[in-house]
Amino acid sequence: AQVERDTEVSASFVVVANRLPVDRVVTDDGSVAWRTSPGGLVTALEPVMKKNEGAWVGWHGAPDETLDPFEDGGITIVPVPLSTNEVAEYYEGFSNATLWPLYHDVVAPPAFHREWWDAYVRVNRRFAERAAQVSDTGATVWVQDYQLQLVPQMLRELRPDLRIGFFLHIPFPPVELFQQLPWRRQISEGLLGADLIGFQLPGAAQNFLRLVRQRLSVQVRRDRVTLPDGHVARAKAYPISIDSRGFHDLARTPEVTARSHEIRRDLGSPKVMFLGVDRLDYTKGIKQRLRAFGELVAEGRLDPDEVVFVQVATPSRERVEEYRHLRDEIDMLVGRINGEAGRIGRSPLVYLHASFPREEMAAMYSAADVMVVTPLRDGMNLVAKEFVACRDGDNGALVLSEFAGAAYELKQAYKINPYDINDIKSTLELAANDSEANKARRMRTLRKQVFDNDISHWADSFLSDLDAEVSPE
Ligand code: GDG
Repeated sequence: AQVERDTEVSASFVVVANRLPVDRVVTDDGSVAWRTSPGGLVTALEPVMKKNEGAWVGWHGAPDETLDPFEDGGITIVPVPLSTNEVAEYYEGFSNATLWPLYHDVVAPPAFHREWWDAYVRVNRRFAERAAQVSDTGATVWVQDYQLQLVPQMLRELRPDLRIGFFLHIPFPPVELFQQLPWRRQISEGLLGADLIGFQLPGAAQNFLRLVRQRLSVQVRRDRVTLPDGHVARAKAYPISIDSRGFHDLARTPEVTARSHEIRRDLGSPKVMFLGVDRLDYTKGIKQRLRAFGELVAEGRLDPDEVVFVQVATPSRERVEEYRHLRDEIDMLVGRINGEAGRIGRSPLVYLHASFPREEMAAMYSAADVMVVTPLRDGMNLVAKEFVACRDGDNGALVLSEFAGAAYELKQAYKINPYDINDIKSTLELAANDSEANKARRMRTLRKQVFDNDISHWADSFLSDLDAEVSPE
């Protein structure tokens, strides 16, 4: 395979992700500008990007539009075009209605459509080709997430000189579920094109290793897979984290502190404020958590004059059928709970279907007493870590699902099984009423964990392991 190198862009460190790290905004004078999107990944990679003339290859978010590369804050932005049809088939279809539910324990039924797969292959090839064009000889390329699992192999074929890393942000399912996928062989081989395949948890890396050992003619020794052509891919866990210090400092600014007090006042200065923050997604266990809270109030175990539950559900994937349906179900559940337990001037549940600036998120995290994170399955869950980082001292309680990747590290949280409503109920009650000493003991350990293992620790461990893998031929 031959690839024509780009004459303008040649980077020695390249990130390939479905979305670019910048969003287009229209400024007050009507001109168009790009603003760095507030993601942990961008923050983590910024130093590496700047040091290495980094480039970021990704879609800019608008269909049917082709843009030239440009500079933004020391990073070369390389936009990849997608047609309206590709957004529907590759992104909303194969990525979000096939892979997403399949990789999250099939908590919703995955849809298998051959046209979606064809679009996935076509778009992955486009990303691989663009990355091949802009990478300098011997460059390091880091491919992100489930939308681009074929890129490592495609890229290796085009550019055997590159060092290729891949990180999966969502769970990797057990073989028994993964084998439903009609294109299971292509996906596993696609990933094996990388030199290092990162997962959130050791269990996910083991699921992958078990899969390739059983189903492909490869040799697996510990965490290394050797392909028939001699290429070695390593599979290992790198639990992702957040910019812990950044969140902590943001929560301590006078504006955010003042806003946090204001939030509690506006809520009627409750004794206990529960908080949930999620993309509106069926994997997050929002219904289970609201049902548990509603029952506690109905049974008089929580007093609606003393407690309030704030649930933020950020709009997400609204063109995918399953998500529209979920929104209706949650609307109904919220209405029922408030209808039954509300009084004039007071509703036990405050439901916000909206997205907020980072400052407002930090104010909510610091205002809350009990953070409620109940996913049915989650790769990591950054919200749990953000809440811990925003604490002002060892106060507050984190209720955390055993099925979130974060539970693997945040062992001192109040753990729940999200499939067991009684367990959620008794744990919410415990977290709300536990002694300050007990809460402080747990929170101290959680904070240490989150501050010792932040997002730069994550990026550094992955990249130094990738660097240590045998030099490409
Ligand atoms: C995937 C995996 C893994 C949410 N609403 C607003 C807002 N957020 C921010 C949160 C947090 C992020 O979005 C959500 O991250 P999560 O980790 O909780 O969940 P996913 O979106 O499903 O992320 C997950 C993650 O990738 C990283 O690898 O942990 O398991 O599913 O940072 O704060 N931010 C702002 N306004 C909002 O309204 N500004």
